[in-house]
Amino acid sequence: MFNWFKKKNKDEEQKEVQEKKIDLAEELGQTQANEEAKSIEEVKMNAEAKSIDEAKSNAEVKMNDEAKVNEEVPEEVKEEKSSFFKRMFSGLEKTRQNLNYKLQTVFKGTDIDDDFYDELEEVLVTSDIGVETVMNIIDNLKERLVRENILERKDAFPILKDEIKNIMNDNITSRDLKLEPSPAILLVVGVNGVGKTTTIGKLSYQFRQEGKSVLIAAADTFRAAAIEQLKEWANRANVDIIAHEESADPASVVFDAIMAAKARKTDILICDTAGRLHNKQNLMNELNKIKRVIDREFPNAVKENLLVLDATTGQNAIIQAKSFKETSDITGVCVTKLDGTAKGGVIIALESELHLPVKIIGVGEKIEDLQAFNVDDFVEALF
Ligand SMILES: Nc1nc2c(ncn2[C@@H]2O[C@H](COP(=O)(O)OP(=O)(O)OP(=O)(O)O)[C@@H](O)[C@H]2O)c(=O)[nH]1
Ligand SMILES: [Mg+2]
Repeated sequence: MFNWFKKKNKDEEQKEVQEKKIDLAEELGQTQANEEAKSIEEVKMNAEAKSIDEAKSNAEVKMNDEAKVNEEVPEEVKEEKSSFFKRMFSGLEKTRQNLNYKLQTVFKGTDIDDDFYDELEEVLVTSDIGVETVMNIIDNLKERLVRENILERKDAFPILKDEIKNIMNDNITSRDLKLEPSPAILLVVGVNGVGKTTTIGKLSYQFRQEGKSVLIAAADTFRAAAIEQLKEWANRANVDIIAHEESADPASVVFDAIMAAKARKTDILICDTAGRLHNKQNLMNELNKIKRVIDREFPNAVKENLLVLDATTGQNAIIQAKSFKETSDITGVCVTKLDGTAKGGVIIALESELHLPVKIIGVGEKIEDLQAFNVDDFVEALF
């Protein structure tokens, strides 16, 4: 958030400087100053046009592909799909900028030699993709380039993208949230501050848009503020919430929420949980108790255990994922805050090393800033 804020300030600063320059040129009536201002403006406009064109052409390529498969799709659905890609594209801006700048240097050369692989390895490792995953990507890339007799770096670029997609898809069968048929229960876990409550607000809103009935359980009873924050999100998303007092037993909140969901025939029950307890063991014990209540009281419900991870924490997110994977049955991951970080590459490691399907991503703080994760779009938006 801080980076985004800084960028916004910087943008505003640049705009101000720009305006001042133009004012000055006008005031002095100096041709030179006028021309300078004009050329600065032109460069800026060209750069803007270029990046808009790039975004557009990426979105267009994608839309063309989709059009082939889906010629019957109504206009409004097509528009929504394209705006989906644009949001993912802009959400990954920092990661893309960081990667592309370095990759351009690597792919500028010609020969595919040991230096090429070393340089590429370094770029990928510093983009939070994870050493093990990078090694696998490079090995697969080498094999493909030899097999397909590719001799120039520029021709290796599409193969690199393809191999990244392959390595992610290798161990993942589905990235759809498992919430059908109803009733379904979605347990949201993760350490403190990663974005669990925010994601629950965004998800509730999306499910409501899809016409589903939603109920939220405030099973993070560790702080009173957490309950209040969740109530606010429930309000915004226009869904009901079951909450007890601060320090109440989280498992009993979930119990009450299940009873309410059954009575109301709710489609999806979403449970918020605490991220911060006195120690990790306490947290895991509490989560296991909640899970036992769910299994006992809601055996027929479809179950999704969603782990939320903060992309800005980079490799730390991998450590958290390992730890949750060992102690609880994680069925999907939501990676948040992709908009504020250059560490989006961490998603590649999550899928390839830990075989955890990334199902949704957070690309901002607003209620609509949540997207279903799609590998093809992700890799295209990243490179
Ligand atoms: N930029 C950005 N900020 C996000 C995103 N998701 C969540 N946040 C912010 O991250 C902060 C923490 O979010 P919460 O939803 O309170 O996190 P939590 O996991 O519920 O935290 P605890 O309840 O303390 O365990 C808030 O300021 C959110 O606005 C995202 O996708 N992008
Ligand atoms: Mg919370």
